[in-house]
Amino acid sequence: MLNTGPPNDHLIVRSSGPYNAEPPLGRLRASMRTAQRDLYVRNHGNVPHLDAANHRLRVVGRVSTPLDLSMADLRGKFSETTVTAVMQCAGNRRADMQSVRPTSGDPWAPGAIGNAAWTGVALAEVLRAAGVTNDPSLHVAFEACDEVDMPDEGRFTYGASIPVVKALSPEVLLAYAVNGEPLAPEHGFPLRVVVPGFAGVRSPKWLSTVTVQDRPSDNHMQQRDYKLLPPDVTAETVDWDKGMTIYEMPLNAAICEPALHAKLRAGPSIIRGYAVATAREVARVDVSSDGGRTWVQAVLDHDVQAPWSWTFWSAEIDLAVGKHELIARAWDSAGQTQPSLPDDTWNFKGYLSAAWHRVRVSVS
Ligand SMILES: Nc1nc2c(c(=O)[nH]1)N[C@H]1C(S)=C(S)[C@@H](COP(=O)(O)O)O[C@H]1N2
Ligand SMILES: [Mo]
Repeated sequence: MLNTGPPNDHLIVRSSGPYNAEPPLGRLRASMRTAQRDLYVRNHGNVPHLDAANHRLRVVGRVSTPLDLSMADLRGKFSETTVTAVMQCAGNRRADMQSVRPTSGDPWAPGAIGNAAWTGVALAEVLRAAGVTNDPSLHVAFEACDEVDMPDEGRFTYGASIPVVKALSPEVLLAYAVNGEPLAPEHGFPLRVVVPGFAGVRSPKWLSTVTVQDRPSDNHMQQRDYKLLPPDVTAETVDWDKGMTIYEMPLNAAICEPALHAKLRAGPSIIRGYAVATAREVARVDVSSDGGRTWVQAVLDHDVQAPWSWTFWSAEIDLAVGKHELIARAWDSAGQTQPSLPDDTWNFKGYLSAAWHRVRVSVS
């Protein structure tokens, strides 16, 4: 299998075959919109190098008029839309869970996330042009062009699905550009799905086919991966049909600065990070420098024009000489917050790691 990763050598490589990498957190926090070259890369197989001039998108299944579109058709026949949205892996922050007990998967720090302005056409408009059957129980399945090779599964083409109700929501895009640039090969050139608020796995890159169907995708990615399982289930005992399919991502927050094990000077220090909530808004972020005994409220920086964006936050904390555990936790507009420890939600796949983020620093 071809596993040529991009030359984004400022990214921290978590696996080289397939190529998976995330940006350093200080760099991630430097800009509300993540530059394409700073966006984490999560591949399951090869990076196809496709020719936009010959690329086709097929829309088939429970539609009255199947479509077979070129990239020029997509750009010419549908209205161009831009949505600023978070892309986040279901395994973001998995390293915290792995410090409790081993899990499968790459040891992501909190950098398997980014926030970018995606441009393309609304999937809803394309589905309507195809005459999608009006039935809210349907699913929209995506097929890509990359080949995944898994020990227990053999070779298959990447695919995933989302419920039709989400597929018809205006924020879901078939995107060909990010931050005004064409997608890079590793981010899905020439066409990818962007499902704001959902785990990245539901946003296939290198999209070739959209199928409206009466059940979720049969693909391995949908059926035997990316499901949330109870803490007592292991790789040996797993019954995938009993797992919860991961669609919407939970409330989460991370400290981006200072970095883990940073050496700081005594006195006021600025703590900075991001918070994300999908169904609701981030309403508050608390920061502690004493392991959670006392807290201060961070100042929030919302992008009011962009409801699918993340929220940046910062807090000034006075640090005395010694060792400190900095903690951040977010609250949403329903008054829900994050679990305090990764132990609370540990699962053998290491998904949805969203405990209070803890960063140890020393102050002199
Ligand atoms: N075709 C295809 N699409 C894919 C994947 C993949 O391996 N192949 N990985 C998915 C996962 S798990 C994530 S988190 C996002 C990551 O998107 P990015 O690499 O552009 O950041 O892409 C998703 N789409
Ligand atoms: Mo992912």
